[in-house]
Amino acid sequence: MTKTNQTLGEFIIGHQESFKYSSGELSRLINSIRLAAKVVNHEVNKAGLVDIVGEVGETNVQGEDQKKLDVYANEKFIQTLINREIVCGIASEENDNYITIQGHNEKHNNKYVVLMDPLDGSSNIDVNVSVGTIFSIYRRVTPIGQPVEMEDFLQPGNQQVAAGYIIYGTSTMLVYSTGHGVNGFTLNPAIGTYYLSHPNMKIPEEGQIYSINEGNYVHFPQGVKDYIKYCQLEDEENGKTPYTARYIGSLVSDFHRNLIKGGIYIYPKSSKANNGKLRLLYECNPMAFLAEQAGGKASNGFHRILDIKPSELHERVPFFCGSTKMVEKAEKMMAEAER
Ligand code: P6P
Repeated sequence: MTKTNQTLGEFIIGHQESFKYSSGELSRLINSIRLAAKVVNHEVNKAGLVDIVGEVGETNVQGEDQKKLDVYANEKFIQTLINREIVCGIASEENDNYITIQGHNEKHNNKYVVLMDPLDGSSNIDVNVSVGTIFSIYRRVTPIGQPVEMEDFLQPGNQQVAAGYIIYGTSTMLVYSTGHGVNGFTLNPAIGTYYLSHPNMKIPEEGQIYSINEGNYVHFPQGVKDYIKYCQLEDEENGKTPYTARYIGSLVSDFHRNLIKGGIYIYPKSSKANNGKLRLLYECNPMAFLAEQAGGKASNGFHRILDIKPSELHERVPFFCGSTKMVEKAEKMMAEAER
């Protein structure tokens, strides 16, 4: 993967054709996400130094303690998106209901809706482990007026026009796709510019890394247990060596490593959580979009994630995502266990 010194701005200008029919609005939307990410990155990077870490004393719709950075990131992304007058609605993990945005023209005819997890993996903030922002972008379906939940927000993932994440790790990266492949941009914090460091990212078809919280093993369905055993199998005759277990507890970080090295991330259903933990609209759909754009696969163990018709804003689905052959092997074992 050749690194380049092309900036994100130059890349977007050079790829206007991939934003066709958007008259530049989608590129402006990506740019607003880029700007908000720089602001959030600045706070995440000094989280240990100022009184912004720790719990704000409220809980979000998931019933999880909201860490101050969660709230801060949510406010920054929402504020930036509203200011740019490009979206007509926003849904966030941190908000029970979606937000509608009244444009200056009062017609609410801004073209896009954004769904996001403003700071995923936030339980890692206090222990200095990388976290991320995940976003998913759709063109609105209703022609004008305030966006409507069913038509505009509860669209299947195969209708996304763009999706991506920002990973606040050893370096800060923006990784996104508009349906024409996946590209990664690394922030130079000294000058606040993103550079195209990972052009045309492709996930290896096969990998040696599996990412799952094995602490829940006893609660997993039999097919998942069978697949974990397969990952650990030593079978010299068939050239199978045990895979490597890597699980950070931060979806964006586990996904990003597996995207580069090959691997599978699994958050299955269990006897403790009948639909798993991850949310379809602003975690699984955007990551599935990226996985497929990079040549990988994403399913709920049986069906393609992007074809699932959402029924509610914060619904959860089981999630198997990564190298195509690994996801297909897991699906096969899930099906065999169901027989
Ligand atoms: P568990 C973070 O809360 C998250 O949504 C993902 O980023 C992460 O992969 C998963 O949950 C971790 O969940 O139950 O293994 O701690």
